[in-house]
Amino acid sequence: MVDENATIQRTVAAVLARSVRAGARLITQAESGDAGIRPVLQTLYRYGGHARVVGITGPPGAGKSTLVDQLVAHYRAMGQRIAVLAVDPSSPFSGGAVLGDRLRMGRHDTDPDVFIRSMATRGVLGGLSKAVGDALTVLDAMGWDVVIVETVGVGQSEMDIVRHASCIVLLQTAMGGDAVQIAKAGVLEVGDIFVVNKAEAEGSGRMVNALNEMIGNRANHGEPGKWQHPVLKTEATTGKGTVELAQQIERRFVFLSDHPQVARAQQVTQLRARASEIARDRVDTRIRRLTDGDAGHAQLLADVLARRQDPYSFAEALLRDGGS
Ligand SMILES: Nc1nc2c(ncn2[C@@H]2O[C@H](COP(=O)(O)OP(=O)(O)O)[C@@H](O)[C@H]2O)c(=O)[nH]1
Ligand SMILES: [Mg+2]
Repeated sequence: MVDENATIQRTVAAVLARSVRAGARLITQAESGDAGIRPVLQTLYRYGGHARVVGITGPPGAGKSTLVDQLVAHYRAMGQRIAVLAVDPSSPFSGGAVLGDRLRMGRHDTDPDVFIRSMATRGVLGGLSKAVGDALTVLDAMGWDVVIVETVGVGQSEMDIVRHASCIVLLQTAMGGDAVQIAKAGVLEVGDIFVVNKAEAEGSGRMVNALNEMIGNRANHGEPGKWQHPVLKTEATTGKGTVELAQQIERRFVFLSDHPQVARAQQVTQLRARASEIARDRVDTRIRRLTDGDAGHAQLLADVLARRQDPYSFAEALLRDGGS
């Protein structure tokens, strides 16, 4: 027990001292669903709350990684320390893309004030979004000024991931379908900032107009206490529009600090989702153990299978015994 505590203290101290090795190792353990890091995460959480967490999502190939690379350069020029968590199977960060992409990303490789890490999208025990939450706890405690989470925006689980961020950037292109399709996909509600990348492409202007109309910018123009969703154009390959995007991201964080009630509501929503993910993971683990023949519940399991008992009683017993 003493040894265990010493190990926990050592890991916590290393992360707080901004050891990239210790941080990266914890993120790997989070990915593998290692419950042993829980006490470390519990302590680290108390030191967090300072990083500006930005989520960037959009369809594959929209230019997210290219834009993130530009943002990293921008923040570095401003003297900010920045971490990137790429949850994207095709991300150049994870080595899944063509060589050209990897070389382009390489420009930050030797900068100690940049931390780039990809997360596996498959086989993450306890759910990907929970692992991302754990990773963010680590990165926040490490004292990065800005943390960007890049994820491919296609399904519900990606939306869960991006909701860990306080500023959500939704990336589109004129080629990625029309605005009506995007609205139908239900992603409009989650975005704080909308970006039409590959701005040089035909139809980008129309896309901007359609997005503006859809999010009702005209209707609630200038309403006090309400976030005005900006729609921007970028050309990630040349960096055009990056500064404007960074300014809007900053405006979002200023807005949140100027509107503590909005910020608090967002934090409560995030906490609810986070606690639910953690609880679900623990319950799932326990269910797996029990149904795999835990001695204490063997009889109950046999009774349910023989229909002398039912899944409701089984779940009841599970919750009564707690999820450890
Ligand atoms: N023409 C053009 N190509 C771009 C732009 N931004 C990114 N790309 C290219 O689009 C491809 C996909 O970019 P990537 O950043 O990997 O997209 P992701 O899948 O959203 O991360 C790459 O070949 C980029 O060079 C842009 O503004 N204009
Ligand atoms: Mg990418």
